Amino acid sequence: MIVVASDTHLQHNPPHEFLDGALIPIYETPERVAIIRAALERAAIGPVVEPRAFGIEPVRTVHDDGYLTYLETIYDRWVVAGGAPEAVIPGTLAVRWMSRPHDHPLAAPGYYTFDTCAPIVAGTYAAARAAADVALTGAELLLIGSRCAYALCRPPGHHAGRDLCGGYCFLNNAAIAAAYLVRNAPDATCAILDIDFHHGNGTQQIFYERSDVLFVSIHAAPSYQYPFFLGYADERGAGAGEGYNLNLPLDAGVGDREYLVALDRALDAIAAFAPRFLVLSAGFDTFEGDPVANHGDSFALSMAVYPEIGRRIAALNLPTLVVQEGGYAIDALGDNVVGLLQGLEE
Ligand code: SP5
Ligand code: ZN
Repeated sequence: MIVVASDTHLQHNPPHEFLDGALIPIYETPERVAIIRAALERAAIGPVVEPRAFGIEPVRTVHDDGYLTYLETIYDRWVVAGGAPEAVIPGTLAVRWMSRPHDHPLAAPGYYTFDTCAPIVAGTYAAARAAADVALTGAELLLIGSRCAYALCRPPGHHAGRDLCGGYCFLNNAAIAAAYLVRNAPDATCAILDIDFHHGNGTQQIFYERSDVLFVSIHAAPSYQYPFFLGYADERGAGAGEGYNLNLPLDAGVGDREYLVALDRALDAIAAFAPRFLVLSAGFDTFEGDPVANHGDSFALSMAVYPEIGRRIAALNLPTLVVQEGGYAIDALGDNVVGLLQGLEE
């Protein structure tokens, strides 16, 4: 299986995030990629290729221009205006009854950010653009006939909406790849299956009113887990997209067996849609005891389930782009990624 990866992610290395009221070392680290790459090498999964530079156009089909300019320029403007040089984290959020756009460097972060877990440093935009190029290069491989490719994206993307960052995500790599696939193959459709522990709120928002991209997500129910405000089963799409969004929220503590039941439901919906392509938003924070899930709220998936998830997805027999999302249980992350990819290839 071809792996697409870039070292540019190293430029995104914020020291901390502000999580549940505490400034803590960030869970989403460059080490995650190093660990995955070492495991891929041990398992002889490859070749590993560099991304091609696609330019801004395919990113603009998904994200708002003002937001892209914000991401590119905010770090320097923030520091000049007196913001902490460690990272851009909003202090005032544009919410409901006070949500006017604002360009002041200390205010714009509150307009373009929905939580305090997407810190921006000097290299964040370059890293996010490289991650989008990694996903787009994987998409291009499918367009020229590859059955499966793995885009080792960092920073991850599925929480990023059209004009909002959050949850370690800035550009929605999976959404950018899916939009590219449907634009560049005649009359093509694409399903996005999101198996990260957290709901892919950004991806849902981006495609909510579209019928050419089906979004299906299996995740911790928002009644008890981040991102809390989206991801409920009654969100089924709107307008032309009505019926093209499927959320499968799960209880805390689910094990392999219950998870695979939900996966089969997701795969049935995708098979009924019969898309030309599948994009898999692959998070591994479903693993038992992942540190980003609250204590007691995590799923209880074992390492053995990831190859089985891969085998069941492969049975759809669709050209599949695997896009790396979350996964923070560092000791198991590499093996879990390898397991999924090996299952997909069987
Ligand atoms: C891509 C991705 O997986 N983003 C996840 C961002 C989640 N951030 C907030 C999670 C809140 C959970 N509570 C933390 C408890 C610490 N043990
Ligand atoms: Zn996650």
